[in-house]
Order: sequence, then C-alpha cells, then structure tokens
Amino acid sequence: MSLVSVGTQWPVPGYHSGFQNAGGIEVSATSATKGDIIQVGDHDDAWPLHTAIVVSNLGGGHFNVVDSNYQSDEIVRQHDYQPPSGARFWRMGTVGNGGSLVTGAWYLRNSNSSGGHSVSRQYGATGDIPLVGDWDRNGTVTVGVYRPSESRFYLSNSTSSQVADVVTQFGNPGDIPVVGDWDYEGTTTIGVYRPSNQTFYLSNSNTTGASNYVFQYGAPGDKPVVGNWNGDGFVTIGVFRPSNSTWYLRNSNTTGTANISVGFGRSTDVPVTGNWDGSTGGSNATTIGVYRPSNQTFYLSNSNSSGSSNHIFQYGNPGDVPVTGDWDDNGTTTIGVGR
Ligand SMILES: [Ca+2]
Ligand SMILES: [Ca+2]
Ligand SMILES: [Ca+2]
Ligand SMILES: [Ca+2]
Repeated sequence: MSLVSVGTQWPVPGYHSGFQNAGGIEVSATSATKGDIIQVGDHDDAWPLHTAIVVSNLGGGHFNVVDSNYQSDEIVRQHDYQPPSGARFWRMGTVGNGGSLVTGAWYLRNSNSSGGHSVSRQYGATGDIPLVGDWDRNGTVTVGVYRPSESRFYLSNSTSSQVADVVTQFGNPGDIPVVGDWDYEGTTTIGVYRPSNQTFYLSNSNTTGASNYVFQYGAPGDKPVVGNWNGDGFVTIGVFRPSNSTWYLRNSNTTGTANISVGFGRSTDVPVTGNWDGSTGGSNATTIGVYRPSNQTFYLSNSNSSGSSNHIFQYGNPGDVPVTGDWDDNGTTTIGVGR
C-alpha cells in the first residue's frame, strides 16, 4: 500500500495485460463468479491498486471477496466489497472443461454458424457445469448439470421444465463430469474424470452406485472428451492435452494407448465434440472442435485429423460455456452456450 501513499511509484504495469497474456478472459461485473479476479487500477488513476478474488457475486455491483492488504494490515480477509467503477474482472481458471454457469441461461442454435439462438432454456444454478444427453432414451437430447459443490448430477428430460427428473450423487470434489452412451443401448449416462489420478469412472445407469468402467487414461492437466470416434455407436473417451494442443482418442473404455492422436486447437481452447455435418452410414463418427473463449469462436472439424476447420464462427459472450447437441433431432450436432 505504500505504493499508493507515495504515488510516485505508479504505474504498476501490466496487471490487466498480465492476466490476459496468461489466458485470462475478461468478464463483466454481472457475470463474475466464484474464483474470478477483481483488479482495480493498473496505473495512477483515481482508483487504488487492489486485487480481490470473488467468493460470491451478491448482485448490484457487490461481491463477497477474499483479499489481503485491503486495510493496509496484511491480513487475508473475507468481506463484502463494492469495487469502484474502474474495476475489471478476469477469469483465469475454469471448472470442468469449459467453466460453469452463472445465471443458468442456455442459448442453443440449430446450425453451426453465427446468428441468434434457436432455443433458449433456463436450467441450473451458479457454479453448475452444463451437460447434454438423452437421459430417458426417447430420442431427444435435453439438458442437465453437474453441481461440483454437491458432486451431484441434475438431469432434465424436459425441453422446458426447470425441475430435475434425475438427481444422482456421483464422483468426488474436483472431478470433471462426462456423459455418454457407453454401452450403445440408447441412454446417455453419467461418469466423471478424476484429474488427480487421471482415471475415468463411468456408469451405465443414471443412479448412484458402483462404476461399470474404471480405468486410468491421460496425464495431469488433460481435459476429458467423449465421442463415437470410429462410428461403431459406442461412446468412448479421450483427452485434450492443453500443453501440446493434442487430442488422444481411444475407441474402447479401457486403459491403453490412443487409437487417434491429432493436434487441433490451442492450449486455452475448450474442447467440444459432435457430428457437425450430420454425416451418416459408416461415417457418423464424432469429430473434434474447440471453443475459443478469448474471441467466443467455435472451430469445428468434420474429421479427426489435423488441418483447417470446416466451420468457424463467432457465438456467445465472454464467460459463456460451450455446449453441443442435436437440439432439433435432425442428425446434426450443433452448438450453444450456457451462461
Ligand atoms: Ca430424452
Ligand atoms: Ca447407455
Ligand atoms: Ca461428421
Ligand atoms: Ca440438429
């Protein structure tokens, strides 16, 4: 704080650019959520330099935060705080692969292109990780969430209701949810990837209980992905490795080496998967793509190989979480965001 009192020590350069260079995404005060950074002042302006971490967004520009030195006392404290209007908000990390919901609004589009949303939904709460699947095997995909604070899945079979049809505890704190039709009988069921031991735990039912598949795969820092990579109908796993922007896809839910390795995307991208062109027959495989939070742009490929993207388009707002699904049941996987 002496820097503030003597004034002449300003500027302290590069707070905002530093967060950005490290992969941070600037978000609005309204959308700031737990774990985001509030940075006040980057130069000698009206607002004293200060950094705080959001614990909860109280609305109306007020936040509960944890910070230190706010009272020049070197004490780390948690308190309610209203940052000055010059404050900026940075999201450095993510929960799950691509982040978590803030308002629980979903904006889904029926084509892989820029434009407005085709369908909107309201489902889930702040901190939830959005999921998509056909939980009741009626042929229609619907939404769900994983609530990390409870290690619970909340799954809806409705295209409108906010009521959960299925509530299931599964996994441990720190797990990343994954969902898929692991046994190719039509129902999308739950699972988690545990980063701490790089192990998948997959269940063939949407109920609490033992996993049907438990196996190690991947390396520390990997992000789990799932898809029907070889077109045989079974949804199997893979990982996206940010350190080398490489996907390692496996055609069975077992430990072992990758069947497909492909470089695609950038380290700070969020992996997404789907059948973007609705190809059928023997080529109905799931293919890869990424959502780039920094420019809110999807880059989707119709093959699991390196090379240029087949679909590149902007969609969503800073802080949104990408989701994918065949919302209109026409065979083509398209995109959306959870907010
Ligand atoms: Ca369904
Ligand atoms: Ca199944
Ligand atoms: Ca395809
Ligand atoms: Ca579709």
